[in-house]
Amino acid sequence: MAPAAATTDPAAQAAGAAIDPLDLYAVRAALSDEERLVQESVARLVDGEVLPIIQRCFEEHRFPKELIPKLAALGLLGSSIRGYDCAGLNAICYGLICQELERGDSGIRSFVSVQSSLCMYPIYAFGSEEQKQQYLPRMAHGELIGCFGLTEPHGGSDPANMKTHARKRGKDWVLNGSKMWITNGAIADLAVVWAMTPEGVRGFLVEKGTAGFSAPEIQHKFSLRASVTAGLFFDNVVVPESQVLPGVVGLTGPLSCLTQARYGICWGVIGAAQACLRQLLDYTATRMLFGRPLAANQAIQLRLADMARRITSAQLLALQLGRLKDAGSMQPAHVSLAKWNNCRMALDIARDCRDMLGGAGISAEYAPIRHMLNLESVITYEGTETIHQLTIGRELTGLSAF
Ligand code: TGC
Ligand code: FAD
Repeated sequence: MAPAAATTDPAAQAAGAAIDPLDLYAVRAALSDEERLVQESVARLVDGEVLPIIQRCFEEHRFPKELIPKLAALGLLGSSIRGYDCAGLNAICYGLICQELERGDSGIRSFVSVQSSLCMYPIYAFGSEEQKQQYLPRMAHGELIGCFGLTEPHGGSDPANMKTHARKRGKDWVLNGSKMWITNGAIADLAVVWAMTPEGVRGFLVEKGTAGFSAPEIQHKFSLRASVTAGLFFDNVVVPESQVLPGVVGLTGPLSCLTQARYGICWGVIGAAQACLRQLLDYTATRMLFGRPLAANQAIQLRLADMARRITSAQLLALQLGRLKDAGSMQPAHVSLAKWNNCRMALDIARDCRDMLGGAGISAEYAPIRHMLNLESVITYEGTETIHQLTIGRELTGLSAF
């Protein structure tokens, strides 16, 4: 199966022409012209701007902030939102954006996920018109960076038991508590913070520099090193009523944001797996052992074939998920199944690629170990694998095991 462009020519198909090893079931051919165009433009950005710097960023534990204007110029921030200077693209386009970005690095996709699905989406879905006008255009242009605070130090899987709380004082709210593992936290101008109130969970828009609010960066991560992660601390932070999201009360607010971001992850991790397989195909074709290319061994081909099978299944799952989302019929359980399946697929493939590169696999010069380390976070955040398995179990049985 030599790497070559897909063909639509019947004669060539009948002759068994080579197909794209990263797109065995011709998912690209199922895309609209606009979807293909979006994928190609993000792919160019990743090839030209991300891949040349990402290994160094990962080693230096540095998020490349210089990419933000480039991501914004392509319309990748809040790309699904209509109006407010956003691109208004469909769900498939958003998925393809995530896939291409994560082919570069999960940290870059994380940045876009958080800005788009976890910060701009709740303002768009639950904010007042003033809040939308105030924040969304600047966020689309990358002039204002957001973060999303839900997880707390005592246990992220169970946000219903959050300790961060807000109490009314006159016309204002007073916020106390802390959040942990918050992507973009230390570089964010605006935090969307979920806190318990006497009425239930509510969303608060807390600007950087507000008295009593701090966001120190978490250091020494072995994963997502090209991404900023922080704690958020609230010590009697005064938030005016105008900074509360008026459109939602209850856990359904943050959980519906998670549905948007998890959807993007289902596509994103395919990009990481494709990057690993692409590098492995090149490596095994040229690595000579026992007098022949490594790729000529049956045991190697079995493993390569298994990777292609798993990537193809994940692509078809993501495509159908996107079609359901665009049709307005996607349910949270659909997303849980794909988040579980696709993250597991990508992590297993990255680990297997690392192994098949031998000693070279532990070098930062090869992408699989970086993707593998990143994917340890991706399979944990936005709901751990177990949480998504239990969500499917609850769907099947009608019984909650949480
Ligand atoms: P449960 O009873 O299931 O639900 C409470 C209320 O929420 C509603 N709901 C949803 N609404 C919208 N979208 C969804 N996906 C929803 N899922 C549930 C539900 O209908 C109910 O509404 P109501 O009106 O009846 O009250 O809640 P539970 O306490 O049993 O918990 C369920 C569970 C465990 C699945 C949930 O707590 C969960 O998903 N836990 C995992 C938490 C998580 O994923 N945290 C992620 C933090 S953010 C993050 O990781 C960002 S990483 C970013 C990056 O860098 O890319
Ligand atoms: P815990 O909830 O303590 O879980 C520990 C273990 O117990 C897991 O294996 C889990 O699967 C298992 N477990 C939990 N409940 C059950 C059960 N009922 N039955 C069986 N097993 C169970 N959060 C945000 O709010 N915003 C962000 O931007 C954000 N970014 C992140 C970035 C990174 C790099 C990381 C690593 C995390 C980020 N998170 C963020 C937090 C993330 O969502 C949480 O780490 C995740 O939800 C798990 O929570 P926890 O770490 O507290 O683990």
